[in-house]
Amino acid sequence: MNFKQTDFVKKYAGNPILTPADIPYPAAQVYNAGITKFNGKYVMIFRDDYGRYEEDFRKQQEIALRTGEPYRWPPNTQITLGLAFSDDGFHWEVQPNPCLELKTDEIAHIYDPRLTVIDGRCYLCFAVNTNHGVLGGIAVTDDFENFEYLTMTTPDNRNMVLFPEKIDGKFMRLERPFPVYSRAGNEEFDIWCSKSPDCRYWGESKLLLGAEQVPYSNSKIGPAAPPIKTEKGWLTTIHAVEKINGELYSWHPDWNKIYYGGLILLDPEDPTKIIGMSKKPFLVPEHEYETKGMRGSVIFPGGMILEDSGEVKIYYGAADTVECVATADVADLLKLCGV
Ligand code: BMA
Repeated sequence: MNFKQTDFVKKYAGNPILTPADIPYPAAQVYNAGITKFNGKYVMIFRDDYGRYEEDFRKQQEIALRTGEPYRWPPNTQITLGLAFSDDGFHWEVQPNPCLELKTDEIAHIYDPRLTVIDGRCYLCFAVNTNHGVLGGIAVTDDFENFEYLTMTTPDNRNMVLFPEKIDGKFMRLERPFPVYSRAGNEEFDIWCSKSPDCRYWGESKLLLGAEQVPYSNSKIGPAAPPIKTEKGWLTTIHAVEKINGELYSWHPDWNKIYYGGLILLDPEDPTKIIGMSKKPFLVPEHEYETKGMRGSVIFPGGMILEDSGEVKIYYGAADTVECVATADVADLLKLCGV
């Protein structure tokens, strides 16, 4: 499929807003950030992959070509979570040290943070790579120095996001389990939702959106940035994957997935119900900073902020390498969802 970028969504002329060159500690890729407003400041927690650089991928390619050995991914990737603050949401001050890293004999790293402020506390959802599968986790902080871990799922689950308000007195999250077995090994995964009385114990799980319902995906979908409240309902982004025949630019061979940003609108009273959906993506990879990088043609939204003016800032990781922002009028985004 050949989707065009929707023109009322403006990609910031100063993109990318964060690159490895901005980081005062080792960084090869900085992307898939969670962003929110907390105590009057914009706050970003970003994923920083380090210890493995483009040259290492090229070296492995060269060895595979020369020796006929299978291509091997370069080892030594580490991931830490960095912290940055901003007064305007566009210009960021990266803090001198990473703010969170979780590593045990069982856990390799946590990554892809998403931030939601609920009742004055900042909650962080993240993915967890372990020796026995990928989990979704949630922690809470008041100062971005001390984090209390609240919960982790069973495998395989990730891309969790929290609603900024309790729904009928309960925390609510969107999530994306990936049941390979029941999908006969196909990468077709859906968005689910669950509720919790305390953000630790989760249940009432329910399918929200099947991947097959998204016209611009032939593969998996997942929650992207945490939902925002609008006059028409809960507006939230999804990422949607289209697999193409052919190869896209990346640092490694065999990359064929385009990641788009999409939109869904959920019922204001009962957000387990979808009341609108964009029939086409609202964020399409087009610029070099989106099409070229560790994995080209990837747009991965992780933060969405509704300003009092009606402007929405949408933050997204681009090409698994840098962090970007786009803006749009909330009314146009709602119109795209068909309401
Ligand atoms: C997903 C996650 C994301 C990443 C995306 C594209 O499966 O690993 O962190 O941005 O793939 O590579």
